[in-house]
Amino acid sequence: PVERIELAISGMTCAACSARVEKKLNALVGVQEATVNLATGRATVKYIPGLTEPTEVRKAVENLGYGANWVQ
Ligand code: 9UX
Repeated sequence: PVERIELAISGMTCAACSARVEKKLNALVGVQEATVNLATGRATVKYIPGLTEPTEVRKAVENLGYGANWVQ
């Protein structure tokens, strides 16, 4: 079954930022669908456990230079 996580992303100031993060997340192995909302700063990521995990998703965002925190 697919799992879903939400991240609060900081440092995104323009639409190119959110598009960049969204593209990166969708390119991760195991991610089924990722959407990033610039206005709310939230990313919703559906992923397949075993192929990737929340820590990897968060790291991918941080590696782009943005902040990422868990949202529940
Ligand atoms: Mo525009 Mo977003 O230069 O970093 S891509 S602010």
